[in-house]
Amino acid sequence: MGIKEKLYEKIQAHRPRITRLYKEFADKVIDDVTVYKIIAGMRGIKALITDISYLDPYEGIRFRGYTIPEVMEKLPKPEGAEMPYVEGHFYLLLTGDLPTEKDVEEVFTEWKKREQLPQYVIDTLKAMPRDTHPMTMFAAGILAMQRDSKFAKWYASGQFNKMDAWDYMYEDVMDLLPKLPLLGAYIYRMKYKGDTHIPSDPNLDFGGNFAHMMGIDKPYDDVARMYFILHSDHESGNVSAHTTHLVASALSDIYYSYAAGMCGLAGPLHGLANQEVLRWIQGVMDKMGGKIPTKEEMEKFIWDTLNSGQVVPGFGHAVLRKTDPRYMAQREFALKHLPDDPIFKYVDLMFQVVPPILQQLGKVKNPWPNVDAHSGCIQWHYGVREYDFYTVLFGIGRALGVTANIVWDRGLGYQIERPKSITTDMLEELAGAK
Ligand code: NMX
Ligand code: MLT
Repeated sequence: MGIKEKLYEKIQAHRPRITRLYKEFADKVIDDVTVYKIIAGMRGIKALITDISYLDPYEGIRFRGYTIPEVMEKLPKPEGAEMPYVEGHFYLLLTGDLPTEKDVEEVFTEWKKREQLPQYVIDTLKAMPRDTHPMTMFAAGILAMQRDSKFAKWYASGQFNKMDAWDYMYEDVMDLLPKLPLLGAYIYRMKYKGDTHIPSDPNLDFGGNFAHMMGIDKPYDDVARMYFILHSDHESGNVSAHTTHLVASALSDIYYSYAAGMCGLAGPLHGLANQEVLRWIQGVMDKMGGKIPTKEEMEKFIWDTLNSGQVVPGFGHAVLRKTDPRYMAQREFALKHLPDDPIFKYVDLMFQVVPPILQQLGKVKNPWPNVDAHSGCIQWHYGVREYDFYTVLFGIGRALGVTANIVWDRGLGYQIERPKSITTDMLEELAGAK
């Protein structure tokens, strides 16, 4: 059975579960909404549903029930590679099943057919000033492709019906995903490599082809596969996934929805934190004249940052209450491939020094490092030193999870998202603070 047939079968099997919950259990209370939760960005309210991944505060992410080490071990890998096919990971996220080699081959072939970047996207990018942030270029490139949305054309034709919406969303997703490595690599080489470009290789997989188009040798192909898989999904309450879901709930197509999600990812408290970590480390390196600081010197730099009112980038999390397993996966890779890298030594030192300091502050709920504390150091090691590009890498990976989510959103007919707001007067009244 092909991926689309399998997906349809799974959607059909799942629909009655949602219908039953909606009809028979609609009034069952699942969570409390406190004043804290309202003011603190709806923190922790159980108000979203997704089956693509689940984030346990102490264990970290599971993709379709599998931990990161399980995903890395169980998914098929290209010959000689340490990391799995991104194609296979998408198959897992979308269908919930581990792919066979044949399933991976199907996604590979389908994506190859659809990967070409339209000339008008390239023209759009070229028209932008070169000092535009790469995330702005990335979001603009995605949005430009909206003209080709099959979902939007189908809706405009007047033939829309809720039961078939997943099909057109799926087709858009399969058109969009393979273009992302080309878009990312194009932006990188246009901005930083004198507008010289390396054509896509029809024989290379998603991660391998990205490394090839970036112009970086092995093992960067494995770095790319690892990055895209690790960043793919983090359940659906984070800013990029939630934004994508929210915008799509208005029946906006994937181009509108995912571009909006990418604008959220570009915030420094979310995906931009990976560039901020490298910027912070570079600042310390300049002050240290390239030397590795002692523990005491590093502690002082951390306190200087906190005392100037800034957050320590790469540490803390809204849900996690332990070191992010995505951080640990990258640390394992770094210990194996780049143990003597000077930036890795900084990252390692921060791992020792930052958590006790954040604990001392008394207000930080999670003092441990998140994924962004490690991402930049591996990129830097393999030559991607233009750190304002790092969030684009996060964004390409994030596409895998958020697009799988949106296909399922349409498959299960989830409604337009529309929570209720109240005024401060009303909240004071409800809280008994008047
Ligand atoms: N450095 C300094 N202060 C922090 C940090 C940190 N790394 N993390 C949290 N705090 C502060 C936070 O600013 C807040 O202070 P205040 O009450 O004065 O506003 C207080 O601790 C309580 O915040 P929490 O409830 O622990 O964290 P919250 O859920 O609100 O925010 C983050 C989560 C991730 C936004 C926050 O930890 C942070 O700003 N971290 C640094 C930026 C970062 O690494 N972001 C990337 C997250 C992962 N991603 O890829 O998206
Ligand atoms: C993410 O991967 O989206 C971040 O860790 C942020 C989050 O989960 O809130």
